[in-house]
Amino acid sequence: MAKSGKARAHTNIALIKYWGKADEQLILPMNNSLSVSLERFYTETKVTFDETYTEDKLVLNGVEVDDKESAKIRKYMDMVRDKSNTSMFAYIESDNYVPTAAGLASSASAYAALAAACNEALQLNYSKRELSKLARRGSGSASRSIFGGFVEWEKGYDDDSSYSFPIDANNWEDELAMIFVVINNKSKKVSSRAGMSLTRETSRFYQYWLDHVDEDIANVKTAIAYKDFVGMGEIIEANGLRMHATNLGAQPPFSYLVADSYQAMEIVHQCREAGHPCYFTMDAGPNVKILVEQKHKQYVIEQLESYFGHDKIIASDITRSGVEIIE
Ligand code: FM0
Repeated sequence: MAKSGKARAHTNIALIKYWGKADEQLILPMNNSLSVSLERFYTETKVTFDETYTEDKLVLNGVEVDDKESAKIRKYMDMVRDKSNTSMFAYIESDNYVPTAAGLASSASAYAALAAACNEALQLNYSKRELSKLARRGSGSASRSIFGGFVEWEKGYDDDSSYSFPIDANNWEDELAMIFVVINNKSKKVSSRAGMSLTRETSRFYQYWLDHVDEDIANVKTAIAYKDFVGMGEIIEANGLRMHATNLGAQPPFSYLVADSYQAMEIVHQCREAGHPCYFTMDAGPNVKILVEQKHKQYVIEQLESYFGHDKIIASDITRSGVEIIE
């Protein structure tokens, strides 16, 4: 008899970045990281296991996938089968709810939703912490998407000790938002997986990065406790830039940032000078993500829109809900 489960998980953006693995197989990170989960971007995934299936199949946004990504998913499903003592193959239907063509689809929400859907279908009865470990095996950042709000991923030292947990912010999340500046990527794409691996192995700046992450995490947590937006913003902006600086020290050096990324950063600086606090962060691509208080959101959106145009600017609330089982 077929067994199925369906789950929704939101994507997350790191305020303190995960950059570099201690173990590539188990996806254990070199450092702790800290994120916020986004209301507007999420993945819904239904997985059905059946004895009659002869292979795993992935249907992404209604289209059957048969490439590198489905090979990665099949490997992931082998790991799930191994952990749960089942031999059944799966039919996976996954839909990404991301504003069209923004290039913001995320492996974080995808693997968090898949892990939770497998847990439901196979009745594994995993706790949120166990789910976080299971999601981590697909993509490191997915371990954080099991939870809503502010989330820390404890790096741990083995499969069992590396998981995420929520940070209580006394509902401060409701007062915050994130604005996305969608920037065209004309340069050759370097995946986060390849980029962090090259940087960890070759960058002259990597040790400096590692030496300062723990203090950033501690200081952000203090800022969260005091709802100190400027204090948090100064740290997260510096942390993101420092991550990008490590890439410049790699051999060969590379950068995810393009001219328009710097233009967006400049507008953020101008907004601050005009008395509207907001802070940027960037990941493994040129898009700029800006953390802002709700009360200053409209002003910052208008400044960005006047340069980039209305369709390049997308705002999202911070969600306090973690992964959930849906019908
Ligand atoms: O999210 O190789 O999770 O902390 O987005 O699948 O484990 O896609 F830009 C950097 C996310 C990296 C920072 O890496 O890598 C962050 C990043 P995987 P991910």
